[in-house]
Order: sequence, then C-alpha cells, then structure tokens
Amino acid sequence: MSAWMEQLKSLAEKQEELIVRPNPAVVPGNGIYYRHEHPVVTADHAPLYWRYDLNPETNPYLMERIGVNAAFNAGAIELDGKFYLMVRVEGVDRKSFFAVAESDSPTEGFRFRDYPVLLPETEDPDINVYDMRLVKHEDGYIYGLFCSERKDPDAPKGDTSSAVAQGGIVRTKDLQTWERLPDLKTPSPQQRNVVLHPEFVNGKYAFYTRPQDGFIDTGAGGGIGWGLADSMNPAIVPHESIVDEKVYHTIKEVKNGQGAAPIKTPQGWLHIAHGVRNTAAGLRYVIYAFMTDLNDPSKVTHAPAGHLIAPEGIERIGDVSNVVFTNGLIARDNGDVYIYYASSDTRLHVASTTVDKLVDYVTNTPEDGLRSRASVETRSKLIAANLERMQSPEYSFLKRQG
Ligand code: M1P
Repeated sequence: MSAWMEQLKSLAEKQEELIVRPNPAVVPGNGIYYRHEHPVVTADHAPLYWRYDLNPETNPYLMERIGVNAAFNAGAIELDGKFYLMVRVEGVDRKSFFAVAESDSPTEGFRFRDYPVLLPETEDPDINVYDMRLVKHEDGYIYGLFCSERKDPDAPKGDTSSAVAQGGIVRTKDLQTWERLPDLKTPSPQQRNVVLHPEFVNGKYAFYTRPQDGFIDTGAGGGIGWGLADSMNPAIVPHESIVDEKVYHTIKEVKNGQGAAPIKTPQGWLHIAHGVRNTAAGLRYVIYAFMTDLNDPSKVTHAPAGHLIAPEGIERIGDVSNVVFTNGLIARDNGDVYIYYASSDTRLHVASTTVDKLVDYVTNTPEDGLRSRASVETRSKLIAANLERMQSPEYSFLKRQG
C-alpha cells in the first residue's frame, strides 16, 4: 500500500473509532437527566469523502480540500425505530447547511448520509440556513422549520454583518425529498427559533415564534411568541402574542427561544427552550423548561426557576463560547426522552431522561421569586424540612456543615 493510501487508511480508522465508540450515561447525574460521556456528532464525524479529494493524482498531499468547521444545533426525529438528526453543519467557509445523520441508537453511532441536504430555495435565495426543528404534524407531513438568513438590504454602507432572519419552511414525508414552502409571514420584521406545534389548534396551524427587531438584538421584541395560521402554504400569522417573555435578571433576560416542538403529557405541554443573559464576557446561553396548558398551549402553567442545562467543562469552549442550545429532542412511546443540545456552536451532545422526570421537574421545582431575598426564603424552606428529616438515623451519613 502506498504511503498516501496508508495515510487515508489511518484517517478512516480514526474516524470509525470515533463513530462506533460507546457513549454511556455519566452517573449519578442530577436526578433530572444524564449527560452522556461524548458528543454524539462533531465536525470529525463528517465523511472523509465530503472533505478530501480521494484521487492521489489530483490530491498528492492528501489535503483536506473542503473542511468542515462544526456540527451542532440539530433537529431530531424517530421514524420506524431509527433515530435521525438534522445536523447544522458549518463548512470552513462559514456557510451552514443541513445534513441527516442516522443511527439505531439515540445516543451513539450516528453516521451522515452520503450527501448533505440540497435545500430548495425560494425566489429570494437564503444566504445561510440553520437550526432546523423537525416536527411530525398531525396533517401527515414532517415539517422542517429553520432560520433563513439574508443580507440586510437596509444595512449602512460598509456594514457587512447585518442580516435579516426569517422562518424558512420545508416539508417531507421521508426525509429524502423536500418541498420548500414560502417563509413564514408574521407582524415582526425578523424571526428566529420558529417551531410548529404538532397539533392543530382551533383547526389552525400553530407556531411558536421569536419576534425580534434586529438580527442579534431582539429590541422591543423577544420572548417566545405564539400565532395561528390558516395554512402552511403560505403560512401567515396575522397576530403574535407572547407565551414566555424575557424577564429582567433571569436566565432569559436578553432573549429566549422555543427548542424542539413541545412534548404532549397528561399534565400539559412540556417545553424545552433556550434562555440568554448578559455577562461581562458576553452572552451566556442555557437551556430551561416550562409547561403550558394542554388545551391552550399558549398559556404557561409551570415555570421552574433557572436553567435545566448550562454549559459545563469542555461545553463552555468553542466558536461561540458559553453556549448550550437545543432545537431537537426525541420523546419515545416508552417515555424515554433524548434532548440533543449543542455546546458553544461547535459540537452536539445528548442528555437522556424520561417524560415522568421532566414533568416532576417542571411541576415541583420552585418558580423564580425574582429577588435575592425571595430565592433565600425558598431555599430556606427546603433546608428547614431537610434538617428536620436528617435527624432520623437513616440519614446519619449526611453531615451537617453548620
Ligand atoms: O450563537 C449562539 C446561538 O445564537 C443564535 O441564537 P438566538 O436565536 O437566541 O439569537 C442562533 O444563531 C443559534 O444558532 C446559535 O447557537
């Protein structure tokens, strides 16, 4: 075998090791969910034949010709017992695109299909597309709601960053053939984090939105919005209301956004979302949960204080550090839930839990008292009850520290 071929073989072996390595839950966890030991998808999972020219004559140095920078924010769906991730892949050219990775397991073994998704365009082509939510709607289609970004035509001369974000929509029945529908129309000038509710509401399509005035800044907009549309083609939401607003001095003081479509439970719709706050080091993104009314998904019934998942360890570091973001989850018929979350816009992880645990979490975690004093009062109630209980000999291994 030539040295060139040896080199290719060693790249292939290294990648195969990465793909097949077991990904156990990290125990004991926090009782709410388990993180898993390794990311489920990374840039290094991208097939070698997406990145290298495999002809030794045209690529004598076996150079990576078209590199992949990151693989993160993935939509997720289970179909016929197989697990699919609609991964946001970012090339080294900074363009994001979608690619389906699939596995027989929800936590490991994900392999990309041979080709990324060649997303149909509208008459006004997207410059960048990302963060697709996959939603199995009761109308029989699987919808892909994603952010479509185009250069802001009103940006001042010399401003080559400002963009306009809109809710792009595709639909499919098989994750192979995609029909592009017109972008969602709402009263807001910009939209990101648009998600379709999986059921009709009053006979209409229901959308979670994120109205925002600017591209990064939500301005006077923000919050997780809600609106109804008569049709998906075109989808027009004439009126938006706010389901879950951004709130001063909380984990969602700057902005927030619905993650995947909510999970239907007997107690209500269970939502996993992201919240953003300001720090001296820039924005900090965490994941939080809340529940809305079964008969009125726009009405919040339970809102635990604080985050469900915050960046930890290596998750804190990446292209956009101190970020965890989710737009995909799989809730299985047996009650298991897999939350796919990305860290620092670089790699994709999974946290596993169950519907029962998440319902317990959202319904029994105290709400935010919105003041330091209120937080101490809430915590003190827990401490008092625990100290009482710890007097029983059963708890003698737990030492009081005071
Ligand atoms: O860089 C962090 C995240 O920033 C955006 O989130 P939001 O919609 O809340 O502004 C998105 O671009 C998201 O993809 C990214 O992970």
